Amino acid sequence: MAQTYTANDIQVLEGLDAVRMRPGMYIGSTGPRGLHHMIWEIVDNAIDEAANGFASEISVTLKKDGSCEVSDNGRGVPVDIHPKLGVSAVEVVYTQLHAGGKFSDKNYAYSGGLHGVGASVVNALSEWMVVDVYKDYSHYQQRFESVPDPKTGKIVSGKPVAPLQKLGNTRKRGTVVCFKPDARVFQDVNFNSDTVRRRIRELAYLNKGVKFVFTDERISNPEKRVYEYCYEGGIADFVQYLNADKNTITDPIVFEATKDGTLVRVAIQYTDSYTDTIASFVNNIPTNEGGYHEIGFKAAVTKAFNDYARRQGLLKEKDNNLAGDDFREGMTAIIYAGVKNPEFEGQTKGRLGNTEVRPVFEAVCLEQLSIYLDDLKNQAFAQKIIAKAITAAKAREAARKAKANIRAVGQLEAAPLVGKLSSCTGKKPELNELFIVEGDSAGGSAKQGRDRRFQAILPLRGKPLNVEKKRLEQVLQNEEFRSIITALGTSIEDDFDISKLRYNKVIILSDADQDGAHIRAILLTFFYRYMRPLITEGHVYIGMPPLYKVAKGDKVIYCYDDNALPTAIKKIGKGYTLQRYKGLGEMNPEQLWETTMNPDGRKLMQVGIEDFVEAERRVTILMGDKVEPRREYISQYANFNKEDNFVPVNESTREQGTGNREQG
Ligand code: TSJ
Repeated sequence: MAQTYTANDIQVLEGLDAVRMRPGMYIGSTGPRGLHHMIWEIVDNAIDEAANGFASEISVTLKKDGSCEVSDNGRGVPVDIHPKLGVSAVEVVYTQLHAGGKFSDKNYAYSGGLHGVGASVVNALSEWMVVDVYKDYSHYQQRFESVPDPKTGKIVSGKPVAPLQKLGNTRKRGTVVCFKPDARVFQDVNFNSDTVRRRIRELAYLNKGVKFVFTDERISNPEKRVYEYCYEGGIADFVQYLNADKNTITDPIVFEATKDGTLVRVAIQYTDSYTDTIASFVNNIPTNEGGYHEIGFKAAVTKAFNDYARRQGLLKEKDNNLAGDDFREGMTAIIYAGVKNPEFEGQTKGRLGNTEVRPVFEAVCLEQLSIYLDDLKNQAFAQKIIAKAITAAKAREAARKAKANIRAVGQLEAAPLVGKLSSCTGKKPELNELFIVEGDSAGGSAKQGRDRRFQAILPLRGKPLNVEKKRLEQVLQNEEFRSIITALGTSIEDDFDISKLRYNKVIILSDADQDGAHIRAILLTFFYRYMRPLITEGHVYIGMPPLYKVAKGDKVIYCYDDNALPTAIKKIGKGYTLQRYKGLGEMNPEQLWETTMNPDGRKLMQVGIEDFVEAERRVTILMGDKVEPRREYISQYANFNKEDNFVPVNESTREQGTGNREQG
């Protein structure tokens, strides 16, 4: 028996060491995403137990020592001895790669997991991990550690300190897992409280009736330490949460069905806004890039509403059908697919690639929407939706004309010069950068300071139009946006074509004040609404001009935030001069180049969408028309623009313009 244990043990440990050799293969990255993925791998197991009806409560606790504890009140991981390996099932779960399947419930159809790995991977990448199982009136425990091998000094990953032990008797039921991510693996082992809390809230919406408790013991304020999320309405509650700061014009339309082994869940609620928000998920995982569930859903919406409009005589025989976009104006929807063997595709693995899901979604949604629309008690809502779509169609026609105009203009100029744009001489889009600069005077400095070989400048005059409150055709009438669209070359919305992008980096350069923040927010909203891939594919950046210049003799230090100032002053010593920059316009071309535009040394923030739902809410709150929530929000998160939606980037490599730039 002991022999068998040792033999298997060695084999098992080799498996986990492979994880440590290539963490990215198992958890995506060793950055913040990978770190947080560790939590979700463990939470997934607890959600499975709840989805099968054996657990009703899941807790996630971030501990002061940097560990994370996940627990459920389910049946407890099986503890019986594995017949072949001769060790407990618990130990197999933690030390065998891909062990999950062997013990998983056959009834459990919708296994998610971006990487399809589980507890053993988390164990392999943890400094230590402890599992407690409360089952059959017994309390069991096992501890695992990643420690250096005394002979070779090489780290052995996730090694059991001892076999599973029974510690005592209990009446509790459940599984508790606590792990500490290994600082030798991850760049940064600090869990982000908001990231974890928001995802737990999302999981609570997606798993109705399950109580989730999030605790961050690192937070000293007791009021901000514990959050409980439990939604009896599930995605119906979710859609109302997304619309909390909008004016709704219908109640939620909610349905659920299973067809050909695929689970379909949908919640739709209309608002008076001009944009649509579709948040889609597959097996609890957000699919920000859409996929076949969304495609099927959209087709069904278009058909169901057009058919209804004809039945009702709201569309006459001579009228064309309305377009899908028209029916989606003002729509907020949650689309949930339960898929047996999901395949995730796309840049960020955020698109469902299973083609068989499309006809299922189309059929289920068409049937359910038709039932809804024909129900007498829903007529008031149905009529409002059709009326809004008809108005949207008229606006769309006007926008089409405006777009055609822009295209005509683009062709006429077909050339380096688009209005106020100072283009660059280089012809390789992958090397080129476009600076969108607030104000003519800063634009002038940027134009003189730049390296004209690869940097183009587009100055913006005054505040651009707030796109959140306008329909497309009004946006297209706006000169500032027209020049941005023409300069980028990609067109917008469904016509958007990233292969036509003329600049690899689109850099927003605005003052570090309220107005600057507003302009930046408007531009980001525009990209978010009309050119989203520009953001998701990482082309949008925020330039960071310095706030201070500390100088003595020929020594100069620029400070990019308030915290850096005292350090700089200390470093440069007594007798320094301090200049505070109030705006870009105060810098001469040379300074602007040196501090903000020169790829050697400048600071850029790459704009990304870390959390689609959160991004959507921020955009509506900041840019929408309900004033109160905005006031509250701004006072709560005064520095929205520097928050975690923006990721600082390092530009260690520089392809062009080193040293001697070509100016003007
Ligand atoms: F795997 C894990 F360690 F990551 C983990 C598993 C972490 C957490 C927080 C919970 C769980 C977990 C596993 N909770 N509940 C279960 N259930 C089972 O593993 C289980 C129990 C009983 C039976 C059975 O057929 O009797 C089957 C299973 C899969």
